[in-house]
Amino acid sequence: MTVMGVLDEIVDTARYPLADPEGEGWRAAVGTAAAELAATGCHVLREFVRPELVETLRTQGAAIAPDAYYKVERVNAYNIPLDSELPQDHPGAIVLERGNAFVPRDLIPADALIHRLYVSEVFQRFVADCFGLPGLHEFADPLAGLCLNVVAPGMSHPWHFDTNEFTVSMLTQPAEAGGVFEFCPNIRSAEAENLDDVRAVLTGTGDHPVRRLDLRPGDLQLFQGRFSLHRVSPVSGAVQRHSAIFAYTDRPGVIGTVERTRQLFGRVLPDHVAAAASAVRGDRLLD
Ligand SMILES: O=C(O)CCC(=O)C(=O)O
Ligand SMILES: [Fe+2]
Repeated sequence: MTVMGVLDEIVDTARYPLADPEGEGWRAAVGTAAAELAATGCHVLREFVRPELVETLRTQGAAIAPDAYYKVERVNAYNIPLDSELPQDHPGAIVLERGNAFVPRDLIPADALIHRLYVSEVFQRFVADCFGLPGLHEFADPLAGLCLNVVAPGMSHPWHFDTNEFTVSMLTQPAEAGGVFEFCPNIRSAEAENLDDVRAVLTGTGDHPVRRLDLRPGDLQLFQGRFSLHRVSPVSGAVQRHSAIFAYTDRPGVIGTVERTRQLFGRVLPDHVAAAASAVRGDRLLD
């Protein structure tokens, strides 16, 4: 099968003309995405996955969700150490509970829809175009490259800024209630932290605008989370919320640190240890 054939099976290419890179339909879809990203840092491509595959998308996620690494972590919105020296009223001093759990890439079957999308070169090119990037690369990390983000009832993925510039994700199973993706477009910028606004959102005070996305399984979400504070609100009801996180980088060979990897997944692989060693030594030569 051709590379495009694989994508065409999964994506509604009548609605999203990925069959014709740089064609008129492709450029229109990219133009819409780029304009909305520039304005709000977020763009949703509704029903990106063919509606007849949405139940498969859901069951494939539900099948691997029990393999997620569960550990409630105490964090802050900036993902900096909790013992960082900060003024008492700094929003980074507010401690939140991160109750979401990740199924890492090495436990996601290669033939799962989310994995087939993640590695598709046409998909990657389309996403890069939407973000205005010359190209992108799979995160070289064998665990964090592709994850299923599991938020169980009673848990949330609390308010935070991302450390990466851009995120690609897809809801695969909605919660019965709650579990809403909420974000504050451009609440900070490269020039200004706007701590008062951030604190107001974290404490639920003030009236800083918060947008809520009504996501459906199979919708593709493009998001720039460096400047837009965001969260998945607490999940209630009996059903877990699942979303696939497609992690890409703008340069090749990027891999997570040993410390962060152990925190997120409860284990590290030889690749993480080797990357740490070569970072220290400054070369990638064999011992
Ligand atoms: O699961 C989601 O929809 C949001 C995930 C997220 O914000 C993140 O992984 O940084
Ligand atoms: Fe995030």
